Amino acid sequence: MNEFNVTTLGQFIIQKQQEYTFAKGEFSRLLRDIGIAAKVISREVNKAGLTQILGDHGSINVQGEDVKKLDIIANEMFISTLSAGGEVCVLASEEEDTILPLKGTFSKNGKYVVCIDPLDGSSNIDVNVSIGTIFSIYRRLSEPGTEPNLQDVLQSGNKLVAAGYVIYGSSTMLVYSTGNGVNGFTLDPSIGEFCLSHPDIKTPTDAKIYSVNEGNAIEIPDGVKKYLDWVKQDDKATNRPYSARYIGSMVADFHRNLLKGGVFIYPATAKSPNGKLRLMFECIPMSFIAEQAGGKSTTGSERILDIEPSELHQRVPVIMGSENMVNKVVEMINQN
Ligand code: AHM
Ligand code: MG
Repeated sequence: MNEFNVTTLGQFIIQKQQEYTFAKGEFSRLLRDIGIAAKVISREVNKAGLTQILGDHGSINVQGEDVKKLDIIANEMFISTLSAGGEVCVLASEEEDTILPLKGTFSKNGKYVVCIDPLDGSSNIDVNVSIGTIFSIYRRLSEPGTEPNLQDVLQSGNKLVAAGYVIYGSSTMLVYSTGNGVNGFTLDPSIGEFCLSHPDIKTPTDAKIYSVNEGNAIEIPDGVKKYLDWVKQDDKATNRPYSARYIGSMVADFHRNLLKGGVFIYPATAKSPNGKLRLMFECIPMSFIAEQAGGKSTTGSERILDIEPSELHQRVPVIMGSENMVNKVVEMINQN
């Protein structure tokens, strides 16, 4: 604790590093770099409403520069920060078709692989609704010094070293886990630091919020349809009817459910037969956080973290959140 009685993200990372005698600090530096990228993106997100004044994306701003879309800015921010850091050999981004071996001076020797969704829920930017960044970190499989490859990236969630997200909401928060519980940090804009605000987050085992795009109800699997009927029935003993909450920004829906308890569902639909959300960039990292907080995450038939990825942009159905609620959805899917 310092004189303000807060623990900053930087202090927390160093404290944790000291618990591992052999840690050389590279991983700590990588986490710190992600925190720096998050702060810059947070600043840009907070200026988003000013595009009318500063120039819309695609236009030229008053300084004569091209104005870029925020998701592109966020993507570039990660590429440049992680290239400069040198701990990461290859980055995979939801914004990029293929993997990006990083070109920083030390990147080829970097021990880590990072996957990011730089700005998830970006359709919500223009209407001032919360959006987020999602990240996950793996150890590289190829030899340091060689060219990293797709197999370095296509690792199952069981191999994660860390994962987390940043939510740009009424405040900016960074939530992450290294496999030893979940901690949340709120950005204090007055000192420009993420401060530990939510230590050791545990999600409720049972709750009454369900988050799903019910507009798709006609085209989702029968078991999920049945669940959506079940949640609306009146039954005091099981706290029903439940409450529907769906922002359409996965990070924000997930974050609320993590703290209050709930279940988030993005099932297979007629339009997206494998679900909409991406395994590497969205489902694995969020499932890791859910489990680390005591929750659960599955496709309905398989634990998300057990899936061996086959494609960079693979999509999967996902049911995640409070354990008993996830179990109930799965039970109804299995009845069909
Ligand atoms: P994106 O990566 O293109 O932003 O899409 C992902 C988003 C999630 O944040 C959200 O849960 C989902 O899409 C909402 O989809 P829908 O509008 O089909 O309900
Ligand atoms: Mg996304």
